[in-house]
This record gives sequence, C-alpha cells and structure tokens, in this order.
Amino acid sequence: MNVSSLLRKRAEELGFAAVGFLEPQTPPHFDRFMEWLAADQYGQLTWFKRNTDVRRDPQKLLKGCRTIVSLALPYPSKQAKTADGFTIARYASSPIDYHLRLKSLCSDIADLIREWFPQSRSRIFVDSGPLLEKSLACGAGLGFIGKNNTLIIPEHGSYINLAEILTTAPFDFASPECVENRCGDCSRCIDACPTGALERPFHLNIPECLAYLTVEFRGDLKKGIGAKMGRCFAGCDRCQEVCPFNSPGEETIFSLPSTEEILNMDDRTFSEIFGRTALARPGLGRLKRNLQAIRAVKDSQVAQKCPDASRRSRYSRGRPKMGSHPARVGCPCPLTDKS
Ligand code: B12
Ligand code: SF4
Ligand code: SF4
Repeated sequence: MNVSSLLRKRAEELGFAAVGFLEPQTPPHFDRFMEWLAADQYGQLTWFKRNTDVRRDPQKLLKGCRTIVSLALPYPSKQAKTADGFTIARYASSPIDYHLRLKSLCSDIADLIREWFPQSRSRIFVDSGPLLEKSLACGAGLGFIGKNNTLIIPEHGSYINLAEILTTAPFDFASPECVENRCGDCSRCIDACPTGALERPFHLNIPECLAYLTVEFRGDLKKGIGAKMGRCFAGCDRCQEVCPFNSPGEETIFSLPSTEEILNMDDRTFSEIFGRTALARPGLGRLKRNLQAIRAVKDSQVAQKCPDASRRSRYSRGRPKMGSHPARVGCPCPLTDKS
C-alpha cells in the first residue's frame, strides 16, 4: 500500500467521510469567488477583502507546499434542543466545537506524515486561514458545491466540516477532476431560504443569511427577523434540511438548558457549559439577542391576533422571561408556545 492509501485508511479509521489530495494550485472556483466579492455582499466580514492573493495561491501559506490534503468530517444530523422547543444548527449541536475536534484528528494524521517524510513540514487549517475550503474539497474530488453553497458529498450529504493539511511531503496521487455539480433542476434550497439570502444558485448574500446574522453579526438585529428564524436561535440549516442529498434528520436531543435559563445566564456559567462548543463563537450576548428577537415576534403576533390581545401583551410585558409566556397559564391561542 502506498502512503496516500495508508493516509486514506487512517483518516477513515478516525471517522472522516472523505479525503482527497490536490496540488497547491488556484482553487477551481477562484474566479467565481472574485465575482462574488465584487458584489460587496459580505457584511461585517470585511476580512474577505484581504488576502485574495493567498486564496488564489495556497502555497503562500506554506513555503515549499507540494500537497493539499482535504478532509471532511461528518457531524450528526441530530439537533440540540431546549426543553421548551428551541433549537440550534446541527454543526453547533456537538459537545465539542468542530474546530477543536478536527484540529486534534488532523494532528494525528500530520504526525503520520512526519513519520513517513521526516524532513516534511505541515500546517493544519480548519476555518483558520484564507482558503476556499469548499472549492479545494471539490478540486480534491470529495464532492460538489451545491446551489445552496455547501460542499455536498454525493453518498453522504452536506452535514460535514472541512479541514486541510498543507504539506511539503511529496504524496503520489493522480490529480482528480473537480466534481461536477449534481443539483440538476432542483431548487429546493433556494425556495426554502426564509430570507432570500440565496439570491440565485451558488450566490449567497451574506448580510441576509441567518447563519451570519445569528452567529457572526455584531449589533442589533433588524425588526421582524425573529419570524424568519422560526425556532432556531444559532445558525441555520434550512437550505440543507430540504436537500435530497441529506437524509432526514435524526430526532432532536434535549441537551440545552431552557431558554429562560439561557436568558438569565451569566458569562461564567455560559463558559462552563458552552466554552468548548461552537456556541462560544456567538457567545452569550448574541444568543440572548437572538432569543429575544424570536420572542419579540411571538409576542407581537399574539398581541395582534389573539382574541384577548390587550391582556396578553400586558402580561407579556410584565413577565419578560421565555418560560412565563401566556401559554404557561393556559392561553388557548394557537400562536403561543405550548411545547
Ligand atoms: C464565511 C463563512 C460563512 C459565512 C458565509 C457562507 C458562505 N457560503 O460563504 C456564513 C456565516 C453565512 C456561513 C454560513 C454557514 N457555514 Co460557513 N464558512 C465560512 C468560511 C469561513 C468562508 C467561506 C467563503 O470563503 N465564502 C466565500 C464564498 C462566496 O465562496 P464559496 O462559499 O466558496 O462560494 C463560491 C462557490 O460556491 C462558487 N460556485 C461554486 N459552483 C459554482 C457554479 C456556478 C455556476 C457559479 C456561478 C458559482 C459557483 O460561487 C461562490 C461565489 O464565488 C468557510 C471556511 C472556509 N475558509 O472556506 C466556512 C464554511 C463554508 N462554513 C461551513 C458551514 C457548516 C456553514 C453553515 C452550514 C453553518 C450553519 N448551519 O449555520 C452555514 C451555511 C450557509 C450557506 N448556505 O452557505 C462549512 C461548510 C461545510 C460544507 N458542507 O460545505 C465551512 C467549510 C467551515 C468548515 N471548515 O467546515 N459561513
Ligand atoms: S443558512 Fe438559512 S438563511 Fe442562510 S442561505 Fe441557508 S436557508 Fe438561507
Ligand atoms: S437542495 Fe437541490 S439545488 Fe439545493 S443544493 Fe440540494 S440538490 Fe442542489
């Protein structure tokens, strides 16, 4: 068995769903990326404007780089849920942040590379460098980029995270073809996007995307956005849930404190419970903001449509905690949260 096959075997043992190799060349979608960048739709992620030369030429990240190993680690389709029925995106539902998990698994592989090629140097990236990770994965033969802008492994779907090992080790591999898109006539993701952030196939308007607004965006959310969020207060999986390449999600797990507990949580408790999860990225402040945005919409819907609106909105104002919504005292209105 050659070293490329041995690496694949080890990656499989570690739980990776796919692994591929490519030369450190310009990622196949680089020109598309530059077109997208020109549309100025990156919101507060202004770092997109920097390091385009590195995105074009990944060798700049590691002098003498000869191989890029692209790896995809699946995450469970189970969604974490609060006891009162609020959820977070699947990638954030694992007890360990995927950056930490992937870095540790990739270190294991990088150690092997060093054993095989003692003079070699390697660097691991998980969201941590100016790399077009999906495009590299596509170029390495792992899967294709769907109209929903995610990397889809045909046999596995898109519930995966990506990592790359850049190495000076000279792996022997046949350069793969970039995987052809297989969406066909389907446009379910575009139809399902609650905000219209997927403006057209393959084109994401970041400032409209709930995954951005709930996790990355600093500041006040615009009025009414809670209605688009539904019950998910961190990240968004809508354009993946409807994708036929993903199998229907497993049942949700009740692993989160109640929304009332989160809304009343202090930073120390949050960091004890969530410090090593992907929820540390938005942090407690943004999670509270997001929950409040959902609640504001629910309260205003109840106030507008409930037959006993005035009493209920007074009640709502006087009792600001999630768990004390009128539903808890037997409100018959279908708009109230009865979970
Ligand atoms: C910034 C960022 C975000 C931003 C912007 C998302 C985005 N689509 O760019 C926000 C915060 C919104 C976000 C959201 C999510 N993210 Co994110 N994100 C990133 C990050 C750091 C950079 C992505 C980037 O460079 N975007 C720039 C865009 C414009 O380039 P692009 O995505 O490569 O898209 C181009 C191609 O798709 C190309 N294209 C491809 N084929 C075709 C065909 C045609 C005809 C055309 C015209 C164009 C075209 O056109 C696009 C424009 O150039 C990456 C990590 C990394 N370094 O790559 C993770 C990453 C992409 N995110 C990831 C995840 C998991 C998510 C979420 C699923 C999380 C969630 N559930 O809430 C959502 C998915 C939202 C979505 N539908 O894309 C994973 C993706 C895994 C996967 N299966 O693809 C990554 C790779 C992180 C990781 N290491 O695992 N993310
Ligand atoms: S993550 Fe949500 S808001 Fe963003 S493009 Fe997908 S469905 Fe739309
Ligand atoms: S939902 Fe349909 S169009 Fe969207 S990524 Fe999946 S297959 Fe492609």
